[in-house]
Amino acid sequence: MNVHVAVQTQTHRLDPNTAAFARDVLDGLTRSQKELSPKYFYDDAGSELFVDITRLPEYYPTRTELGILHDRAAEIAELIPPDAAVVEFGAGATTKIRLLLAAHQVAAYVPVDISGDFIVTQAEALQRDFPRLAVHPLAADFTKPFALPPAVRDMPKVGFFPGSTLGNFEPQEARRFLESARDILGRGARMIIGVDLEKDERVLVPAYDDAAGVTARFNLNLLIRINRELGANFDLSAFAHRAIYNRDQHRIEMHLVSLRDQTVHLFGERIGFRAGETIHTENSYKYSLARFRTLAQQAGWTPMRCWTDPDAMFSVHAIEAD
Ligand code: AVI
Repeated sequence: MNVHVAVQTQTHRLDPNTAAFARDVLDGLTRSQKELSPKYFYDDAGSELFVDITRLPEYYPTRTELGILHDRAAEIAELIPPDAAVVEFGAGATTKIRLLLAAHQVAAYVPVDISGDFIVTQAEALQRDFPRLAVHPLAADFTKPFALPPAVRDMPKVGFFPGSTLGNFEPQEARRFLESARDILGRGARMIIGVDLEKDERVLVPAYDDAAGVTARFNLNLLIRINRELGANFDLSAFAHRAIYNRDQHRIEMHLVSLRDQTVHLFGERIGFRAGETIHTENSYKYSLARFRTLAQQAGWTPMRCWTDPDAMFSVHAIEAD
C-alpha cells in the first residue's frame, strides 16, 4: 500500500486537525529531502520551550527587538493615528504590544491567532490594564485572508507583526503574507514589522544551537509529538539537532540528523533513514534592510521608517499600504 492510501485508510478515525498533521508528516517524510513544517513545533511543550529560547543568552532577537520597541516607542507611536485599530498578526504574549500601548493611546486592539483560547486570556489581562482600549480577539489563521471585526472597520488600521515571524516564511510566502495583510488592512494602513538581520555566522548559529541544548529539545520535541499524537516510534536518542547557516539562501536551517541507519514505523509504513540523512524542520530567513524594503514594495507597501539597535542585529520597519 502506498503512503497516501495508508494515511487515508488509517486516519479516518482521527479528528480533522490530527488527520491533517498525519498527512503532512507522511508527505514530508516520504520526500527525497525529508521535511516537517515548523508550524507543528508549537504544541504545549514546544510553546513552553520557545519561551525558554527567547530568554537564552545566545538568542538575541527577542530582547533586541524589545529594546528597539522600548527605546523608540515614542517615534513609532507618532506613526500610529490616535483613533487607530492595531491588528496584531499571530499575537502571543502581549509584552511587545504593551510597549506601544504605554506610549500611545489607540482606540482598539485586534489580536489575531489560531489559538483562540490563548488570545482570549491574554486579551482579558490587557483589557484590565488598559480599560479604555476596545479589545477584539480574533481566532483565525493569520496567513490566510480573514475579515476584521465590524467594530473596527471604519477606524484607521495599523498592523503589528513583531518577532521576525516573517523570517519563517519562504520568500514567496512572505510576499503573499504582506499582500494579504495589505488587502485585510486596506489602502493607507500602516504596519510595524520586526525583521531579523543578516550577520556573522558565529552569532547566528549559536542563536539556533545554544549551549544549554534548549533549541535541540525544541527541535526534537517534534518527534515526541509525532510519537504521541500519531503513534510513531521515533527513537529520540537516534536523532540529533543541527543548525546551519545557508549563506546563499540567507537563512538558518534547522535539521534533525539520523545518527544511524534506521527504520521508523508510522501508520504501518516503514520510513527508512540512512546514517547522516536529515529531516529539514525550519528555515529562519535573515534580511538586509534593502532586501526587506524591496520585498515590501513588491507586495504593495511603501517603506516609511526603520529602526535598528546600535549593533544592527535586528530591525523594526514602518510601512504604508499603497
Ligand atoms: C518564531 N521564529 C521567529 C523563531 C526564529 O527565530 O526563527 C523560531 C525559532 N526556531 C528556533 N529558535 C527560534
